[in-house]
Amino acid sequence: MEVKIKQVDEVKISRYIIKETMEDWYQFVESDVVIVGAGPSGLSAAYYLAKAGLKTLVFERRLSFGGGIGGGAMLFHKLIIEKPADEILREVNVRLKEVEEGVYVVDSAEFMAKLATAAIDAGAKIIHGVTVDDVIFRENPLRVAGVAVEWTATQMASLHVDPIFISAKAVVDATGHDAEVISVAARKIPELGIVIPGEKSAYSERAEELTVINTGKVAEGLYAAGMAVTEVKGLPRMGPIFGAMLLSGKAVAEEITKDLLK
Ligand code: 48F
Repeated sequence: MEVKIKQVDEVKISRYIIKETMEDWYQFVESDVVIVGAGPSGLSAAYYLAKAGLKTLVFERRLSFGGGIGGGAMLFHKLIIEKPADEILREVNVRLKEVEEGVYVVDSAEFMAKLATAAIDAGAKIIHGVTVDDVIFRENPLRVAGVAVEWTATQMASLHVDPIFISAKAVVDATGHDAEVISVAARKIPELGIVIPGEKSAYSERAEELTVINTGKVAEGLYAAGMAVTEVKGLPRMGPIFGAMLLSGKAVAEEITKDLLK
């Protein structure tokens, strides 16, 4: 077999990568929305926010997409979605198997890959390997105005390195069960008056609706989506049924779009 591969030397490879990476950071250092976490709620929010035309940046600690989607249910690679969240997955071409009226089984790999693709295609920028460890705040009016970020690897190595800062008109905590961003804001900016009761044990039938209803703003500039909502509002968990995660991402996107474009 004859193979003709374009030859590129190491310096050019490095220069192209450095230049293009820095151009992204330079552009997104001032974003409309920063979403923390590329799990189901963060990706769903990113998809709808980017579609609405907002400059949307997602930071994900790990080098993968999907958060809790990937592990399925106890590593079984199937998850449950219920009406009306199936409409979101149909929009991004995920195949659904209806197992009873309004209840669907989805494949975890397909769910992760297609939701992430949809968010990126809509225009969201997703950067992996970055951990958000603090927020920026401003007074008059008191508000969250962005985030502080570190390489996840820097944190894992316990290196004493200062973060860099990204400004945003809205920050979404989509970090899952620990609500990491809202927790740090509650602890370090007590003037925000955020009290975190913590998540309750499982009650799937109730938890799904409650999570979506309680999605949204927790302080000026700071919003909760997905399981972060259950932590911050003291709601029950629901296990491997994911409709509320998708609907919560969509709900937070709609609220932010309204807040920012009014
Ligand atoms: O945990 P995760 O999937 O959050 P979610 O969108 O969905 C929850 C479900 O997966 C499941 C459930 C549904 O019934 O109970 O647990 O609420 O995704 C959170 C993502 O955020 C990343 C983390 O690696 C994961 O991919 N993450 C967490 N903290 C940070 C972070 C942080 N400080 N900085 C950057 N990424």
